[in-house]
Amino acid sequence: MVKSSRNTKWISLCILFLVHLAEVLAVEDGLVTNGDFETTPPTGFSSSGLGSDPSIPSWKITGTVELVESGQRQGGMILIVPEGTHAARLGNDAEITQKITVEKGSLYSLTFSAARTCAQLESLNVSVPPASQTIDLQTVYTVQGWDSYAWAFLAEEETVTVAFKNPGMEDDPTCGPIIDDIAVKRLFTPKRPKDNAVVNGDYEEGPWMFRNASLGVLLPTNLDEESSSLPGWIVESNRAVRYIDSNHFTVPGGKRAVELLSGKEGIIAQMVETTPQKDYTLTFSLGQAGDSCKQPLAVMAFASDQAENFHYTPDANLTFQSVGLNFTAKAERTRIAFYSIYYNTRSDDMSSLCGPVVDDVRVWGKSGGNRVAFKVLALGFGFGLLALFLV
Ligand SMILES: *[C@@H]1O[C@H](CO)[C@@H](O)[C@H](O)[C@H]1NC(C)=O
Ligand SMILES: *[C@@H]1O[C@H](CO)[C@@H](O)[C@H](O)[C@H]1NC(C)=O
Ligand SMILES: *[C@@H]1O[C@H](CO)[C@@H](O)[C@H](O)[C@H]1NC(C)=O
Ligand SMILES: *[C@@H]1O[C@H](CO)[C@@H](O)[C@H](O)[C@H]1NC(C)=O
Ligand SMILES: [Ca+2]
Ligand SMILES: [Ca+2]
Repeated sequence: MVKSSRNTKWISLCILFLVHLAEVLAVEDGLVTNGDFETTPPTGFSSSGLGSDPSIPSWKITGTVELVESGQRQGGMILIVPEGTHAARLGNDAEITQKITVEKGSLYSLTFSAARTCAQLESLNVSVPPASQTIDLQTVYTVQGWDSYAWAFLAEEETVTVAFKNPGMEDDPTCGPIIDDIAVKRLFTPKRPKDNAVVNGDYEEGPWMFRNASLGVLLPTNLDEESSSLPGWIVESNRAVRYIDSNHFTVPGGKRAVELLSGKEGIIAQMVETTPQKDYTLTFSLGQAGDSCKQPLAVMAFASDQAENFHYTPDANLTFQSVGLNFTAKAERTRIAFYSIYYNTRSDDMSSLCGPVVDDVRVWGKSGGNRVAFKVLALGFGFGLLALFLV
């Protein structure tokens, strides 16, 4: 008996050690190795691409991959480098890959910046086999000419290969998307609060954002809530919504929120657990991002069979307001969703897309609310007794 328990102890110690080791080995949140393409290749940077011996430190390349430099011109056009002085351009069918060590079974999100060059219809296939998604680069959301995107994957192995591929076939082989600033973050799914049926309703858990990147991160279409860069939420529409941070935007609560772009083409939704026939209230903060977005701002909010529009009516000192609607659940899962009613652009550059901000989304049942109130009351009563006792 004693011996076997000692063995068990040893085994659990070993497991602990292994788990710890895996944690130590797993990639840290942030830029992947040479994810900004600023590490000098062995043959040096060359203004005419990579020359005869193309190599990019820490990346494996297939096809025509070129390191481009900021200010570099091509056919009268200045190439866009999202960050620093270098970025990678993927020619026809070209691919760059990097192996990273992750924690098997965990959800990760990749953040990367991309710009298109000559062709309108450029796209980028980002994959961690067997998962992949093609990101359409046709819509440029900001006047800078590039955007940051997030894409999530479930780690099925301890070592995975992150791949970016240009699936296009242009006549000009030097066309093709430019990518830069590739980062990774391990996501966790926040617990559903007791008094709120919405998971991650405050949007505080989401993809990696660079402290000094001021454009936010686009969340493209993703219908699978199991592998969402914004845990709990899906992006139902063809167009993206923008994940924003309080370092660069006005955010109603905490450090993160979502800015709705492209009108009806940018829909964020969640299926929340409900009890059929029960009455619920949905509330959320509706605000502006502080990015000179041209008014009016308004959202359409959905909950079950209810839909209501809310116009942002700024109060002198507030950058957001609290709004809500009541609904009766029809099923055990109820869809809540938001989109922007207008297509807004910034008033300073007239072309960057912007829109209303949504944050602190809450859904609670009428009796659930009472229960919370009761608890608060009971707690108050308890303290009252304690006070009496102390006196
Ligand atoms: C952001 O910060 C990192 C590290 O602090 C730096 O390497 C990078 O050049 C900065 N990017 C921009 C766009 O300022
Ligand atoms: C994207 O790349 C992955 C992995 O290489 C591949 O399985 C998938 O079919 C590609 N998707 C498209 C649309 O090209
Ligand atoms: C707004 O804030 C200013 C100064 O903080 C204050 O004087 C004013 O009364 C506030 N206005 C409203 C409508 O709360
Ligand atoms: C929702 O119902 C509550 C009563 O349960 C009521 O006080 C509130 O005004 C209603 N809200 C809306 C937007 O109808
Ligand atoms: Ca760079
Ligand atoms: Ca928030």
